[in-house]
Amino acid sequence: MSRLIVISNRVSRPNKSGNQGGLAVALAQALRESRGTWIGWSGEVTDNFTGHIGFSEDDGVKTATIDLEEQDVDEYYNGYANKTLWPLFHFRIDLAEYARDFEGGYNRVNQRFADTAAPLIEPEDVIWVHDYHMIPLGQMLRDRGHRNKMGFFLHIPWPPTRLLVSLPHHSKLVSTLFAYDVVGFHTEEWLESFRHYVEREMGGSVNGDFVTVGDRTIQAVACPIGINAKEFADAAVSQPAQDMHEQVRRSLQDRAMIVGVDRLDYSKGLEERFTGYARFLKDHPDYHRKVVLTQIAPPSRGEVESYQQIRATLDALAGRINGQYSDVDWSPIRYVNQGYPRDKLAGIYRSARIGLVTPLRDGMNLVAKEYVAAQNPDDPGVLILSRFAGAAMQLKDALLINPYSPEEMSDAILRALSMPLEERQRRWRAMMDSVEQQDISWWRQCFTGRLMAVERDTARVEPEGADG
Ligand code: GDG
Repeated sequence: MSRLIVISNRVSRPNKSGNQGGLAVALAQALRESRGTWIGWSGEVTDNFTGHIGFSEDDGVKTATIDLEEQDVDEYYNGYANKTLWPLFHFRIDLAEYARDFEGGYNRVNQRFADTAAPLIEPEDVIWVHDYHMIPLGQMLRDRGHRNKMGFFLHIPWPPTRLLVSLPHHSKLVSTLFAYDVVGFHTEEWLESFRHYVEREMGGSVNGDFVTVGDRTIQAVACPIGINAKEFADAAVSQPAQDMHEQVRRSLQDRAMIVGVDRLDYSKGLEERFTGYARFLKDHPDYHRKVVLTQIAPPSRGEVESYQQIRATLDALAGRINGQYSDVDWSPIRYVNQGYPRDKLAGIYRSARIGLVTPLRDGMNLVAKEYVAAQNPDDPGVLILSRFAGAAMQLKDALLINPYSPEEMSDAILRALSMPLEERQRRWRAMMDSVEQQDISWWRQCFTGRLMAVERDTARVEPEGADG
């Protein structure tokens, strides 16, 4: 088996707390099996970049990390990645900021990652680069002479062409994807948008999975990410989960709980969720005192202004709704800005009659799948899911809604609260089958299977980089 080199912005070192996400566990397993290395940013800031690589090995997983300078973090991470690409790729050009410094910092840091990775790569290694922080990295490694099999996976949506062209130098950025052999997306929809861009903006052509620009052909595929379904279902009946379930149940006093779990991010549709829930309270006074929305939202990217704004908006909105509807012994929203260990989180999911997952745009959304996996098969809850989440392509037995419509959200909540047990079980079984079949190992295999099978290209040609 070829050695796998994973390169991503952050590296997750295995730990004993059991708090790692499914992606980290799946990649760690692949790295362990192939005796590979995971390369990325340590999360630490240094006064002057030295290129010093910190090597570690935890539980059989080797990691190699570098520290970045403050300016790198500002321009590359907070800047181009999270102020430019993240909003644009989530269809929010109103929030996207374009600054030459961001783009310069992004390229500089990617060069730093390429310099770090280059000496660690052996000719037979297979390289797997992750996400929007690292789009040009493959090209930079090719420029350093690496002819390895190289794949890239995008964890977020690919935007429609008419939005992407608002990015200065867009085709220069996209052309770097042609340095990889396989490029992966979560859904057919994101893949379609990518192909559309290539045909319209780059004069490329598509033939099945093969996409050609000039004399360079790559494979572009859809591989929807999954979760470790079995592990999550087990976590939901673990002792910490049961304790949490009991704690929640006691506090609810027979009320039905609706749960939302999201990083505090404008793409997750939290404001629209609160508004839809408020609409439900307005439409159905008979449900007052009978339901509680528990929204868990650990803050993220707090250095970016749009994240500070969404936090302030949600604080105010939750306060307003609670102020309007609360009684001395009931508040309709429990808005929690802290995170929980995964097993406790699984217990919270299991306690909830409804999982309310309403992103405005989401590459996949793993919370929807975790909610399904954590349910009690005898008495499962109902998933209400935004049709704009990648997960909606697979979880068709959720109640699919348009998150921009408070009325639809209100109707779906009512329907879920009154859904007969038999229908809940039928919908849950169908969703659980999907979550179990297309789990995290299936996803890894879906992508690396393609990548490993690629014929090594001996006549590699530079992709053309017309400026957009
Ligand atoms: C990106 C894409 C794509 C959240 N709160 C707590 C906690 N979480 C965990 C959840 C879940 C993860 O964070 C969030 O995953 P999502 O998929 O929902 O969203 P992003 O973070 O935006 O991820 C997304 C994903 O990449 C994978 O490709 O699906 O579309 O945007 O696992 O459980 N975990 C714990 N405590 C919390 O309070 N332990």
